[in-house]
Amino acid sequence: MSVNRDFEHVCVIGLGYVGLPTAAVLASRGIRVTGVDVNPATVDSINAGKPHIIEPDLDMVVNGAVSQGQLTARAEPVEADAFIIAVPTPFKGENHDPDLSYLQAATEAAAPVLKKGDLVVVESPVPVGATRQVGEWLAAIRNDLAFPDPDNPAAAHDICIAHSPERVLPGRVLLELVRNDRVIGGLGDDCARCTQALYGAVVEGDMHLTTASTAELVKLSENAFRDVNIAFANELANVAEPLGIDVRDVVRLANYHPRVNILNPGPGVGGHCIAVDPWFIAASAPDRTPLIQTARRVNDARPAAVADRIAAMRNVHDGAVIACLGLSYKADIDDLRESPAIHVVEELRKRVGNPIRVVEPHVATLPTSLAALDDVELAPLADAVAVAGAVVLLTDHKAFAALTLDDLEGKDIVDTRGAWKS
Ligand code: SAJ
Repeated sequence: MSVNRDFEHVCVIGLGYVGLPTAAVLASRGIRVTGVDVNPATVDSINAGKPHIIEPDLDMVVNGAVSQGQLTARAEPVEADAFIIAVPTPFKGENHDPDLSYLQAATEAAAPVLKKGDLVVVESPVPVGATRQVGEWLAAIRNDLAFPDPDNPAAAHDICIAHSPERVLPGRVLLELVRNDRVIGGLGDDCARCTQALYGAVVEGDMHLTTASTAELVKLSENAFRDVNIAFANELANVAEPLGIDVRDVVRLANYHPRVNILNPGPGVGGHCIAVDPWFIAASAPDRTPLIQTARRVNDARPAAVADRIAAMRNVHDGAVIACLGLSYKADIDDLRESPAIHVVEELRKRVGNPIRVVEPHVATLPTSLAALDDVELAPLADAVAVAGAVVLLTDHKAFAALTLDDLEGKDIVDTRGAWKS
């Protein structure tokens, strides 16, 4: 298949935290982009030039691309030169098994409009072998087209398929989409080069070509590496706190060692990436991943350890109102997925009956699991702190920086982020 080709029209399937910025940046570089999402509200807000997610500068880029007619959103895929699939790949059940149902639905939605010469790229993080699976799903629907065979990469095929996982950090997505190096794994030899030609319109970082299965494991390894290191920091916190030692002093001083770089302890690990992807490695090798699985459990157990600490505080013991600041999984974003802050409040309610006032500037209503709890209410910062006998910082949003230690005079303080450290 010819790899030196222009991609005049690209379909991006899944307009979430990765898909929408990817669609907007491609459109801003002159490629006509059709964004596809199953949520009609998302489609409508994007066609109105208003992104439905909070990310720096995204509103400007989306608005610009839509008003120039370079970006339109719709509910189904249409014919295009390339299809980028950026749908959620969560886990399911107690065993954290990969849930590929969104990926399969997106693949099957694209199948009818595929034509010879097209490219299909899986951006979503996936377990090893899922990109091959996408090829099999497509071949089952379109037996009139030849698909790449990873066991015989040189075999002729009409469609290119590759995995090119995003690596962007929420809060810096538009910048990192362009600047980060990119790993591209093809099912067939030319599939990676074909994908490199597409991303060449956007990516200024280096592009590293490999096989699809290698690229799949690279992505998962990046996030598992971070998860294991955060687990080490959280385990240090679990050791230091009962000993009355400030774990942040331990981390700061240890990091002066030339070969030590301990990450920040916190209330746990959230988001749809680091709290999920390690399980995909474990799913491929359940008996060979004790460290990766243990790190997951250490980080998943952190909210309960934080709740124990809060419940043991004097004012809390006396029935004081508890103000919990932040629900997003990290600072200055509106993403609550797998957020440890939510789990801390849930664990707290299991331990104490005190009134809990939650402050989260990025949401208008409490997530369902908290709304169902007794005497847990969303409140403005000043009101919550004024009535509270205990103040717990769970997410270090800039909006909370206005609080001074004077405001917190006489209150129990639990700062899980080290933002108030003097
Ligand atoms: N966290 C800590 N201590 C730290 C760093 C993070 O407790 O020192 C917590 C955060 O508060 C948050 C969670 O870990 O709850 C994850 O936050 P993050 O900022 O580390 O990462 P994400 O999930 O927002 O983005 C990650 C990034 N992966 C890596 O840095 C290896 C990003 O580059 C990926 O593209 C993204 O996952 C993804 O989509 O996979």
